Amino acid sequence: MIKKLFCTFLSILPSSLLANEPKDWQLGFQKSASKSMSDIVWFHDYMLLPIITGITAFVLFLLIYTCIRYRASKNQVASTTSHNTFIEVIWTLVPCLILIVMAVPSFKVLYSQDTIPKADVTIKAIGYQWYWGYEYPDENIIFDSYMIEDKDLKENQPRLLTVDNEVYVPVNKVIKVMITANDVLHAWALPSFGVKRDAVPGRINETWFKAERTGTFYGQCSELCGIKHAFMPITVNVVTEKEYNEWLESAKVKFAKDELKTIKKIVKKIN
Ligand SMILES: [Cu+2]
Repeated sequence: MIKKLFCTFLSILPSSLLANEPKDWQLGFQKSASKSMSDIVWFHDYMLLPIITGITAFVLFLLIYTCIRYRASKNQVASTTSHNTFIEVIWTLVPCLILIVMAVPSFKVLYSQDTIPKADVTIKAIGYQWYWGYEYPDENIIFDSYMIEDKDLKENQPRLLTVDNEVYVPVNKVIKVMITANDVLHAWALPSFGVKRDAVPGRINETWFKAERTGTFYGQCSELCGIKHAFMPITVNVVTEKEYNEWLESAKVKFAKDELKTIKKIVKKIN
């Protein structure tokens, strides 16, 4: 039985690690698609996890050692020691050192996420109860992105993650995302890009990512925002420059801003 479970676990593991979306029984992060996420994964796998494992093993060892060594039958006269300067210095200093060792790479990752390089494409994501709205301010594109209901899903479309209008971005370009909300707090999160920012009404938060490979990437609203919080997914298609330009052409027609339409109407009237 245990062997069977272990085999199932192993067979699930590689597929979940390669996915751009969450998988059943997933362990660990989704496969990274940006430098930012690769840094986060490195920090977790090679820094946090070893430290956590070390501390847990050490504390467990101390507990077991104390239970055996100082059990009532072997240690009938209890020690009255209450202070030991050397030990107190050690157990203050060692945790401080561990925190400093952890803080350095952590701040480095945070800083790189916060410093937005010159953007090639800017997107505005607006959280609504309960869907996302997107704007491409430089392209005069505006559209809403609703989740596809279970009954309307096509083959290979993941449940609760597929939307009607996806975001398109070019690969290997700096994408700046401006995030805000219209009603309550939401959060725009895309695990493969290492992006998660709160969408706050009346305030614009900024973040960025540079997708390193093409594909469809899925994320979800990550701030409890009401009854349909689980039903406002985020779908980003990372495509080649050429495909992106083709999409832009069609999107400019399909999702042209209403203001633009009115301006055109006025211009027509004047002419
Ligand atoms: Cu939300």
